[in-house]
Amino acid sequence: MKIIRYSKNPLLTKENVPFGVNSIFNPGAVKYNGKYILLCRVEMPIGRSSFVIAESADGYNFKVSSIPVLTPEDHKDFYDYVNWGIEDARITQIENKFYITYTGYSKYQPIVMLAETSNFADFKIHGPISEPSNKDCALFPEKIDGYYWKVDRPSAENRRDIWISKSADLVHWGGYKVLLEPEKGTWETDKIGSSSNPVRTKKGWLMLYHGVRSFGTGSIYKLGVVLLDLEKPWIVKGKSKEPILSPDKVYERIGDVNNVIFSNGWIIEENGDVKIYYSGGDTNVCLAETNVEYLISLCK
Ligand code: M1P
Repeated sequence: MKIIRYSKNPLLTKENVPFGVNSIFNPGAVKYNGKYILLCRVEMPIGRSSFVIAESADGYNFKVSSIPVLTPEDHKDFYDYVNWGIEDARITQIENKFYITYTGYSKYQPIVMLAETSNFADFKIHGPISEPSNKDCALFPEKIDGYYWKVDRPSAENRRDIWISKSADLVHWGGYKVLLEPEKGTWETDKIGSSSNPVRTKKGWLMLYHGVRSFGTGSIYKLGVVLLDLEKPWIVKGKSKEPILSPDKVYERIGDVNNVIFSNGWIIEENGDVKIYYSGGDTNVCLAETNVEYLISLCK
């Protein structure tokens, strides 16, 4: 098994959105009530993003809702931290609730936001769970050693590493540790960030991440995979040495931002099949398929 792009990619472009947008991309993904739900980022004509739901019975054919489901304006008390847009939702089911971590963008720079929902119609917004500059946050789906855990990507001068931290209540965080650093001189030399929420496997927590190499006129975003210890999730058991998905097709090479494969949502089926929802060029929604055993085998 390898990573196989869906033959009818892209699944969604702005033509599939029933209202005016510049682009639809970077969806969070989850199965809810037997349906596949993508919480997609839509960049509105003004250049600020909101979220819209796309729904599917089979994971391949999606219908986009007629209006956004979550906008910066919905954020009321937290509006100042998101008024330039909300971006890149990652969805994690913990017991019977869905928690959404996403980027709030404003003059204060990126910040990690937390919301929860039980039905993808009503959202309780908890507000920021980081200081700026921080993004690419994903939650673990269950408590480990009595705590909730998250990964995120703070920005320091010349450093873009993935950190891990823990919390008793999902809102207040501490116990910070560096989890993963870019491998210098490789496809991920300049920065990394989580791509999906971690998923429990027999061998460890499996998580996708993106790696970036910058050059004179731009950057190339590719996907990798990492395996973390089940009991001590700050321990990396292995990771892919090479990218598992790299920009190659025209719909990945050319877009609002060229040469980007970016993912923040995947679905693991009960039989171990994996649907990686991703975007090419920050401009569409695509699908690639693989399975858990293959991804684990890449984590050396
Ligand atoms: O353009 C590629 C991606 O760039 C940013 O990701 P990161 O800060 O993790 O490198 C984000 O703006 C993301 O939305 C975008 O897809």
